[in-house]
Amino acid sequence: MAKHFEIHDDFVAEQNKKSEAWNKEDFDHLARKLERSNVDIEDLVATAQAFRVAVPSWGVGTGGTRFARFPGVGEPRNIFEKLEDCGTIFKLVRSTPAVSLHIPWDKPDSTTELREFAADLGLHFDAMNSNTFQDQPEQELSYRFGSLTHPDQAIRNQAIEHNIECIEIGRSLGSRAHTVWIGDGGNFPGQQHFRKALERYLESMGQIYQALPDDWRLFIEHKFYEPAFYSTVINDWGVSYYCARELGPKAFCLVDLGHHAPNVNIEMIVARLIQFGRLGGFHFNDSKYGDDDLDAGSIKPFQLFLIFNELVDAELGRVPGFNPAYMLDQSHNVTDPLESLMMSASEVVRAYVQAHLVNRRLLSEVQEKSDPLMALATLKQAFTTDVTPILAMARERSGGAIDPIATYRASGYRKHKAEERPSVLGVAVGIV
Ligand code: RM4
Ligand code: MN
Ligand code: MN
Repeated sequence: MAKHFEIHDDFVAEQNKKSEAWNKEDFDHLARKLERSNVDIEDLVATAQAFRVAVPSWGVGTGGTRFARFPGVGEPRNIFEKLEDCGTIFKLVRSTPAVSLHIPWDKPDSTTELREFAADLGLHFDAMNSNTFQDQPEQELSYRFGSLTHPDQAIRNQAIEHNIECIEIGRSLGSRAHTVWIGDGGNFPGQQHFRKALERYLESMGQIYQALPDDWRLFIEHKFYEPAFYSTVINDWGVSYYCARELGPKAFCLVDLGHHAPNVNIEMIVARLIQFGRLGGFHFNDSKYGDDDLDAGSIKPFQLFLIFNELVDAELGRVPGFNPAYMLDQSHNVTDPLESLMMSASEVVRAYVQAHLVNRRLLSEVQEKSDPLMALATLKQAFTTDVTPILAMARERSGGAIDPIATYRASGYRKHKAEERPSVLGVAVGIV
């Protein structure tokens, strides 16, 4: 393979020089400010440096809507190029060393080759994802009317086998979790027998569960609509929780922020799943209407913070078994996907660090005293603290970029990739 363009460490260091002094000044100022509340800024830098959020392989390509897709230039054409892009994101932001694969979009010819290629970029593999929401060219039976819950046992079997294959691929890649999101549902009242469909889901998932290695987790991802517009089989967290319990201790619920009706109190769902010991995974994004797959923190940053407030509360409280796998899951239709993913990763770390700033002792006191105003004020105190210098310092100290997007743009990465990767027709990148 010809040598591909990459952003080198010395280029990052050179770019960092441009903003180092300013960032240090802001950082020192923030350090003094935080000192007044007995917060050591160094603890927060370490907190930011330790945070990890995985990147979806399908997020590095331009996504589309059901109306159109406007491809960008230099899009990755195969899983190796996708990993190259993920490696670039990781190099600049440092918090994204894991990649989540979608099968068959990313099905490798050789798992050994793929694993080594990833390792060379410092990457490893997060949860595997199955795809039974569309048909593949060589596929025997169609998922048009469902997959794991289809009335026809032969179609269910095909979908079960596909999921088992995903686990096998993941096994040889070093993954430790499998995420199942199905598009099964109905577009017409009466189309589906609700109870029968859920029974079939449990039966199919039971077989997939059997194939799961002992040290793996199975994530159930719910979604209240789309592609089915009247009903979905795994429509909300309650159904997801019920199924996880029915399946066994290795089954957990995955919360995708875009998969709830508008105005639903997602932070409360998160708290419930934590309390019930079944919060397994997270897909971050933002939305205005429903599964818009917009960039994390772009529309409702306060909600993102409130979600992290619950997550951090569980982390600091050492809730037994609490170990959610964090991931971004969004579709980038009008931006450079790498820029969106870098910004989103930073926004997620921002919310995480801000949640660490919550004065939990005070919050608990005012809760006990039933003082709602002070409770909100305590949260707002953390949320309104601009932790940007902490995030930048964490990245710099981990070898990343103070300003990832400026560094990325200055490197000319996209232009180089446009030359290296002339577009080809029919390549499955992005969510269409
Ligand atoms: C779904 C869901 C899944 C993702 C697909 C591509 O809406 O969010 O996690 O795998 O999109
Ligand atoms: Mn998702
Ligand atoms: Mn989604």
